[in-house]
Amino acid sequence: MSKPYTITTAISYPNGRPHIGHAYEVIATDAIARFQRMMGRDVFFQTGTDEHGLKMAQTARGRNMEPRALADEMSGYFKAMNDGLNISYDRFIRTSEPDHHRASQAIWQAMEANGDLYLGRYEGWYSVRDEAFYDEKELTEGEGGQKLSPQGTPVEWTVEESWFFRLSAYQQKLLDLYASQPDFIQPDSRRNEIMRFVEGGLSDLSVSRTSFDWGVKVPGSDGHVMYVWVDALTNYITGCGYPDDAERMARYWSEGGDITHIIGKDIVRFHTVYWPAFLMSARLPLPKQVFGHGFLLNRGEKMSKSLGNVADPMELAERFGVDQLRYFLLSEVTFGNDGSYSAEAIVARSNSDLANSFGNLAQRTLSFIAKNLEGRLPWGGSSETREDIELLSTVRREIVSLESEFASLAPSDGIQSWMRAVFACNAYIDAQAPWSLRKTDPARMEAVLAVLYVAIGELAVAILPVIPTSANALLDQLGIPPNIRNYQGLRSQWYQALVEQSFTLTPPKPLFPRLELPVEEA
Ligand code: ME8
Repeated sequence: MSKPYTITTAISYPNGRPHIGHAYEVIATDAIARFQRMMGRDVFFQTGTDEHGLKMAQTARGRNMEPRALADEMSGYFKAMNDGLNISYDRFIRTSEPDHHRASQAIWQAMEANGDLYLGRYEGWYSVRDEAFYDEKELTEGEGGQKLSPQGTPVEWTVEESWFFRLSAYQQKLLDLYASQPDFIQPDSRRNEIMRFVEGGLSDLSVSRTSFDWGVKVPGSDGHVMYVWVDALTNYITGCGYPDDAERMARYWSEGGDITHIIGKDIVRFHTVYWPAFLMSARLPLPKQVFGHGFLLNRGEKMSKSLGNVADPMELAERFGVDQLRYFLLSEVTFGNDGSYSAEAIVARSNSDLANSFGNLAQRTLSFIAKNLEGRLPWGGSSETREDIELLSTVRREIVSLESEFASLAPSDGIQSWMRAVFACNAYIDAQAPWSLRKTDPARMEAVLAVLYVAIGELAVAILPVIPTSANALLDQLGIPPNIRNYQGLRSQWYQALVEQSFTLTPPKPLFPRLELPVEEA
């Protein structure tokens, strides 16, 4: 059995419809999950919706509906977005599901058994939008004296009886964790920020609420529901079988396991301070890495409902294509940094890389073979030149780079490596000019076409995690069987096997149409 790999996105608040930031996170995580599967790993990939808490309860009240009905409606949009964007999740979890309630109560009881929970009275600042407590010293003042959180959201003074988690007892243990596992928080800038925060001292955390009841019930404490982040973070182990399925836990959530959380930069504190402290308290294994990606901005501006610039990812996907959107988001934005998107940028990127460079390379080569060799595969054995060997070794070298870049969560670098290989193929086809060899040296023409066929097949396999539908369609045209569409398969003698089976190529259909912007947007 191959080594397990667990990867998760944050679970989204379904208090509204998904936006492009949500799409970005699931697309990036999906590409990494697909990549790891193609490396032969036993992957568990989970995403879903975070349905409890005051924000959901208030939004539902504002719409005159029950929180559960709001969650049902909106969670459906998140699931539909995942399916529409071709996200290969293994589980779409909803925190309102019974097994998740059971897991949350079990981790609570484990923390309680460890002496880390006590009943007290909370008095302090709370932001409903962030579902977060803040210290006075973190706040700023906005218009009309309104106190604001570091995220710029309004906070309100809250007083209620509450259970507390002894977070203060974990300061040193957390600092030891960051020191012994330097990659635990990535990228490094976020790690530094969290280390400063923990070094500044940790207060105990209020972990239950009594002013509303939309949440997981605190075991043995009537009237208390868990603070939404306690149950939200627990979703990761619910999906791994906690607390009932020990076999599944051993597979996907074990000591030293390869467990990665992909989340946005605004919630790194919850994942790298609270979550490992809860897990340590419950004597459960820790994740290996938390990666805080950047934010996606609309033409450089923060998206907000009041600015009216919140893009619907499904609308963009319908307009430009799912793979085009996936490719754009992963290539344009360095993973970890903020990035900007606009219709022009999607069109420009898709046209230059997918339509003009890769699509055109495949289209030119395959239609030439279909036409001039009647679909018979070119015979490559006649004369291998230095240029042929060089091209294939460039392609393979760049694919090996792509592999290590995807493995270290740098998909935009991986795509750049891939594009360098595509450029090398285009330079090769121009220099070798197979169309002018047709009359003068047909054997050499075939050798050139065979080299290109191999290169295109390998490039199509390599880019599968990013543009699965189009790359698979191309691989179907090329006759490359599904069982070798992975990084190991690239190293097999697949071309030889296709020639021996007398595979015939039918005239190809273009895979990446040139996109255009309506006049008013251009
Ligand atoms: O934070 N660009 O849910 P959420 C990129 N329920 N990513 C963005 C973004 C943007 N403009 N806006 C949001 C929550 N995100 C909690 C998580 S996990 C146990 C609980 C990211 O719906 C955000 O950083 O507000 C987060 O990772 C995810 O979208 C869900 O955000």
